[in-house]
This record gives sequence, structure tokens and C-alpha cells, in this order.
Amino acid sequence: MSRTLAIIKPDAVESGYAGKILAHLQDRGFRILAMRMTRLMAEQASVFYAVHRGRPFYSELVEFMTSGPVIPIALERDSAVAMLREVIGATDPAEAADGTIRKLYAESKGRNAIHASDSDENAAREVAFFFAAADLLA
Ligand code: FUP
Repeated sequence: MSRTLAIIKPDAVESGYAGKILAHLQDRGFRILAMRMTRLMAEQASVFYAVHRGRPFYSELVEFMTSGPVIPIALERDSAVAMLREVIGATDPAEAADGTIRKLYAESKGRNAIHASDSDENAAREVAFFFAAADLLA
């Protein structure tokens, strides 16, 4: 078993898709270890997305991620990082495969419904960003 972090982004929370996305993740075999709803401050979003600092979309990304509540979720299953990337689909929903979360629920490449960690190393960092060890189901 391994862990990854998903974040239901402000567009999907605002559109009322959080419940559908949670059900989708559980149907695909993910176990929810911890989750909460929060609104990020610009400082937090900047740190979380520090890897993208300097990219043309960075300030837009930070602005969007602080525009409303988000739902970070720590998830567990076998090959969690790779499987969650598959289940969410391509960054741009126009290119996402049928049946993926982004194809179903995302508005655009920028407002794309859900975040997923892209490596085991980032998953560990991102889970720890939102949750204390004691928050996670054993
Ligand atoms: P992903 O891992 O699929 O979320 O995509 P990236 O890590 O490449 O990008 C992180 C976020 O930056 C995306 F979810 C949305 C935003 N982004 C843009 O707004 N425009 C781009 O061209 C690329 C990414």
C-alpha cells in the first residue's frame, strides 16, 4: 500500500462535485486516510506549488487555488500515485480520457477540478503539508 494526496480544487467545490469526486475515488479502490475543507492563504499556495514558481501560469494558479475552499484528501491504495494520476486524467480536460475525473468535472486546464501528487516523494511532502501523522487512519 502507498499514499498520495488529492485536492478537490475551488472550481469543483463551488460546482458541488466534491461528493461525486469522493465516490469516484472510493469506487477506484482508494481508502481515505484523512480529509478536511480549508481555504488556502496565498503564502500557503505559493509554498505548496513552489516547484512551479517562474512558470507563466504560476500567479494564476496561486490566485485560483486561493479563490475558494479546497478539500485536501490523503489517500491509500496499491500504486497510489500512479493510479490516482490515471483516475484524474490529463491536466487539460480537453485531452483527458473518457471517464476520468477531469474529463467529467473539470472546466479548463487552469480550473481542472483536482490535484494529484506526481511522485512518491512529493506525495509524502504534500500529505505532510496538510495533515499531521496523528490525523491519518492507521
Ligand atoms: P497536473 O500535475 O496534471 O495538475 O499538472 P501540472 O503539475 O503540470 O500543473 C499544475 C497545475 O498548474 C495544473 F493543475 C493547472 C495549472 N496549469 C495551468 O494553469 N496551465 C498550464 O499550462 C499548466 C498547468
